[in-house]
Amino acid sequence: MTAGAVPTRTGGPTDLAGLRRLAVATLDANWEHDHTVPSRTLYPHQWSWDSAFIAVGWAHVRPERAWQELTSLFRAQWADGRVPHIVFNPALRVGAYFPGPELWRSADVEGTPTMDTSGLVQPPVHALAALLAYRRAPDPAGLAALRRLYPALVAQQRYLAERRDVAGDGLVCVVHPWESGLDNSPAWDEPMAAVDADAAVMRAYRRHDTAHADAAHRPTDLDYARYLAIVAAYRDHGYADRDLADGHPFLVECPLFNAAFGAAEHALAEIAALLGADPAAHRVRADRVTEALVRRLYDPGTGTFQPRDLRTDRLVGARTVLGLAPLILPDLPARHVDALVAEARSPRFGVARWMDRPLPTYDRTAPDFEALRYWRGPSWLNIGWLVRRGLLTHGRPELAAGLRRSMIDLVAGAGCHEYFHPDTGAGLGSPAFGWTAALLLDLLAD
Ligand code: 2M8
Repeated sequence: MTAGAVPTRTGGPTDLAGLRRLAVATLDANWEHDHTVPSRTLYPHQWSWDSAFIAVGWAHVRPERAWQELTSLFRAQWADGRVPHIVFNPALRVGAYFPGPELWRSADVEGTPTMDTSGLVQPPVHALAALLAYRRAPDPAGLAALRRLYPALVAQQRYLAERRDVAGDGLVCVVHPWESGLDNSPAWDEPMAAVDADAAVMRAYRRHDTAHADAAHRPTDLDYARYLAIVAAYRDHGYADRDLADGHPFLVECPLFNAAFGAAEHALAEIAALLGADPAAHRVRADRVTEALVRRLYDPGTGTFQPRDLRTDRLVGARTVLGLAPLILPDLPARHVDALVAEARSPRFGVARWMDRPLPTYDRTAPDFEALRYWRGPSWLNIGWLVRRGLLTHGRPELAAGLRRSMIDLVAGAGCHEYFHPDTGAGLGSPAFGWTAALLLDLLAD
């Protein structure tokens, strides 16, 4: 085997330099003046957690773009501290993405930026991304960018802690499946079933996703009707977070979102120390999030973390990859780490030193596992990347190496796709996807 090659699932060498070139070319092609689009066709605007993952990748090749990426996103931060999940590019034609600015109407709300945005958030992985970008390129320009971003990252956390702790239990509540980032995960089936909507309303709209991707891989019209009903409820409430418990149709505490929320405090503690500020308050908050996650979302019966539906105050039944995300918390107690490692290694998720199939997003033994429909089975690099970080954090380097190899294998076999078939590794969704390229660069550099 030549230098710069790794053994793959099929035993052949992988051209790592070629993969790196492909990743850089993909990021370059998706670069748009001050940010990177997830996909030119499916997602042509700026997405919040995509930008965080993408910044991690840019730090390897063009650190100035990593900082531009995060800076442009935080320029769209609302006065209340929320970082919107979509920042719309005004240069694009109306209808370039559905639902567009005309549905969100952010300009009607006080305290919103001059550009159009959505009113939802996504998992707060940005502080972690900023820290990793700086560690990768620790130069004066990076430190200056970190200094500028720090107050905005703190405000993002404050918004979540103060406005979104609907149950008052120390955890953040998501008000829409889109906030989880795993839009149509089976984890949301129970809470979504309670949302009143009729698929027929979709006749009045033109879905953009199904024009660019196979409809059989995307959420159904009934899912979309419910997504829109939840957006309308939140928007018509002025995107205000008071009184959510009284009638908002979707209120869920998600283990991945809250793990990211806790990991952000750990990252902010390190950023504060780099900037000569006091990290203590971040550490205290991080401890509290871990404690609340364990108390409220760990299910001793299944040995994994499950989302809590606040409308029924019950943990949802579906065992999804969301449950493994708390591994990214360095202070997760050892017995919970052991339980999650067992869950990851089980036939449900198949993490191993040598993986014969990629990490799925849903329990592959479940009767409703779907190999093609997005977030209901397929494999995604951002999730594998987070789980791998967790395995490294908790001293499981061999499993982490297996996961890394399997992710590199996926891109070597299919290119920088949005997601991958969980059995065959075939590329699915957008073929030139931002975070796949970015996180591949990060994996290759390790
Ligand atoms: C997907 O979500 C958007 C809505 O936000 C969509 O389906 O149109 C998800 O995969 C989400 O996690 C991701 O951030 C976004 C852009 O890549 O696409």
